[in-house]
Amino acid sequence: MPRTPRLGPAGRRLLDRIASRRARIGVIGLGYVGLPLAVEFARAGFHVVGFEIDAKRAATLNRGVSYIQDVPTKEVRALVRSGHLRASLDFREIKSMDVLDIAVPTPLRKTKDPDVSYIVAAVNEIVPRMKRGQLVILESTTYPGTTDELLLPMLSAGGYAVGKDFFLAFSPERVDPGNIHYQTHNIPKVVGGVTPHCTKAASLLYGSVVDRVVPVTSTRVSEMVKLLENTFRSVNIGLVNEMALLCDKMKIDVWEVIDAAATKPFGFMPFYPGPGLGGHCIPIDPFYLSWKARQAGFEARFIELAGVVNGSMPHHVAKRVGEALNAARKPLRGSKVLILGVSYKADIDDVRESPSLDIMETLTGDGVQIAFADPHVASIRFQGGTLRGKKLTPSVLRQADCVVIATAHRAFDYKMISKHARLIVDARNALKGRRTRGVYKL
Ligand code: SAJ
Repeated sequence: MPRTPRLGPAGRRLLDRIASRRARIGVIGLGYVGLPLAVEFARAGFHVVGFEIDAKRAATLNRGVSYIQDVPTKEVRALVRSGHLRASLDFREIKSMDVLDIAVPTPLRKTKDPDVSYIVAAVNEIVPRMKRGQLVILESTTYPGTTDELLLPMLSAGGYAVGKDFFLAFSPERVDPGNIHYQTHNIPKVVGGVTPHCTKAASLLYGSVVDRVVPVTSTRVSEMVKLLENTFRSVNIGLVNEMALLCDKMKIDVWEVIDAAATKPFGFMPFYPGPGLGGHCIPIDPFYLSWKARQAGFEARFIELAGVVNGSMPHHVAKRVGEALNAARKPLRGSKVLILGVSYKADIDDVRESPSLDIMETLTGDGVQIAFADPHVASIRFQGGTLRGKKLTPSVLRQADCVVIATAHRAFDYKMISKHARLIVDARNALKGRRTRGVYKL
């Protein structure tokens, strides 16, 4: 086992500045991952600069206002006022940072290949402004090998040696939007560096803001941890969606089956059928892994199959609406359908990749007059225009020929929905134990 070389002066200075909270931290990308992280570092006493390309977002933050639902404005205001947190559009400030934490989007291209262009753009801002002793950490979810194969060569190009002149690690984000129990500070943080000193520096940094750091032996392990976590969810959601389709054929109530199976005190974890897979992570991250697997000549069949099953659910819900209207002797074309919940999951305002939008597109294509109501979303971009949500009232419910419960927000009045909706397609079993007449489940 090769001996770890001694930590040089640049490394010792970095560790000292982190330990004393004098380290200046730059967070590149102030989205649903970057902003909570920046707030945690600032709350721990570091001076944090959030680097943004969105001037509106930067200005909002610098006014002391949060634009991320899980980050309270009062917290942002206090940290901005104390000078511990500010946003900047000027990437030249990178040269005065000790730590750079990259939390930019990693979407899929239309071809379902990874799009790491945001990561490359962030690293291109760092490279010309690097100074000895900086720690660079990538948090964006990506394929195993990104840190070693993409970032390391770019950051080493100027002659700096990793683990001596600069430090490089990967640490997956584990934000669960809307989760009131688990926030950044109490979610264990996995950290994997290019060298042991890199792991040590990143672990010391995160150790100052999270309750538990989980160091692993490489950046690849760290990258793969995140993809296993999210592929686990995607595949299990795909399994339970297939069970829903199967139980429908066999006239078995899949929701009752899952609730009873969930009484098993070990070896089982309930997942629930739904209208499809939304969000900017679970529908996307597993395809980062299957893409990389293909490069290694391996076909990750579970991932692909889960994608097919989960991707078919919005169409299944639209079909259900047709069946419900048909039973009431109403054609789809010209019928009024009200979608309840357009965000991708309950009690949040994020509509990215939301299956509700797929359901609305499919039904509109069938000639349905579509409308929606969502207490967290006022309007959406739809069919090239803006569609404003309706206020949910008894008359709005009665005007609809069919109501679809697509996202089971806690804020919905299910008693009122049961009472006034003529027909209901309940894609979330939200009416469990209430009305059954005129209610169609998945
Ligand atoms: N869904 C189901 N059935 C289920 C669970 C979820 O249909 O049993 C659907 C949801 O409605 C949603 C999608 O799947 O459309 C994703 O749900 P999610 O609960 O995974 O929500 P995300 O994507 O906001 O959060 C996830 C994290 N969630 C949890 O750990 C519970 C986690 O997987 C990741 O840390 C995070 O995304 C991320 O950023 O990667």
